[in-house]
Amino acid sequence: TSVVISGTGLYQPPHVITNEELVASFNAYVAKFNADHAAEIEAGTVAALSPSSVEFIEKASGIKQRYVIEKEGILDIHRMHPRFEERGDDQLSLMAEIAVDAAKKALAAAGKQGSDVDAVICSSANMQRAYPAMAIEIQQALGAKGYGFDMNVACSAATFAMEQAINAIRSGSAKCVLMVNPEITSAHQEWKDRDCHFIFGDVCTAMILERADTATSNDQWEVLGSQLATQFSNNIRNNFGFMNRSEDSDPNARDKTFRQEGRKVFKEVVPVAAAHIEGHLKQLGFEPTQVRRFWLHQANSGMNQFVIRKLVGSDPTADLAPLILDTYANTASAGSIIAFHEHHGDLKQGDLGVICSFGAGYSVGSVVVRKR
Ligand code: CO8
Repeated sequence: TSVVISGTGLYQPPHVITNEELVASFNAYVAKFNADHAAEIEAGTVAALSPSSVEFIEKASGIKQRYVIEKEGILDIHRMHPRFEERGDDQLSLMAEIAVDAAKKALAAAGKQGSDVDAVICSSANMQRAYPAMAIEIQQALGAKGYGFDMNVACSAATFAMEQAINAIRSGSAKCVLMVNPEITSAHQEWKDRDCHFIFGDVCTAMILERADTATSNDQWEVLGSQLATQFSNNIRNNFGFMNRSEDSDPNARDKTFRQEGRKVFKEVVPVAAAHIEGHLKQLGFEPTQVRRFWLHQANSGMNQFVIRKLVGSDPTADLAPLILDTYANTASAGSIIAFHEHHGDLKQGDLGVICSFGAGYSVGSVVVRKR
């Protein structure tokens, strides 16, 4: 069974935080912390915090701003995380709400109704709750049929979910799958840590994958293959979870939000990602130089430069490997899907492309597609 991507959709949060705004708030927090702890800092029992800088952020990452669902709580130096209102059990949850928004846009692009969907995969770096599955709430809100389930492979959640969608269609368990990635990274990002406070942004991406023989969209991408790989690493880690209460651990301890060894991740993941893409293309009978466009994971512009250089031997152009992280920052699993969503309209029939994610796990997922 031939499988196609027949539509994508994007939910963009209402608020932007520029690097300037972020750094101003962070540095005010640092000044207050150091003043409040002046005696302990003097005595050497507490380490003074160092300020952040716009120049560092742009040079080290390529990020210029990020979208967030709620802004005031993040920039409030007495809080430094978003302020969300708890919703009742009978209300649509926030993750489902942004997923439904992106899903409706993907359905419209694919020329489908909610009732055409017979499987929903909600895949992202964190779920709002344990159960019922977000996917089942989204399924109901859209009037979709069949089944839904959640999955999480952090940064690679979308590409890994694409493979599950592709396999579901090939095996006959579904005909038309909605794959959706609500990433509310602002709620599990550590805004008080200058090493990572600039990294993430909120967004939601959605994609319709279906049997080629049912697709009516005038913008279709045939899936030629998908390939997944993982290799355990503690270099990106978040220990938040349902065991915390029983372990009597501090819910506000540093290990309960995102943390990473950014340098190590950079060094270790680049060669793995490049080799993965090259191997996958080879298996399908292609060379990297035959690829018209790479929609890569959006964590760091330098990282993508290295990956492309390893693959094709020259520096990437915006045409070969478009970047969206300057405007969206790292959106965990959604990054490569945003890149695909925003940068595929100019490609021609027969053009080859690779959607590839890499990150926490470590995990790498690639999907090779061809414009129909
Ligand atoms: N301002 C000024 N100086 C700073 C700042 C700052 N904000 N932050 C660090 N510095 C300092 C450091 O302290 C260090 O100082 P010194 O040399 O004196 O020790 C110096 O600047 C250099 O620091 P680094 O070595 O850390 O800087 P890098 O050049 O390595 O850049 C990056 C840091 C940008 C983090 C970079 O290493 C990077 O991007 N690495 C790749 C990371 C990556 O791809 N991670 C995957 C992300 S995980 C993911 O995508 C999904 C996970 C799940 C989602 C979670 C959502 C919340």
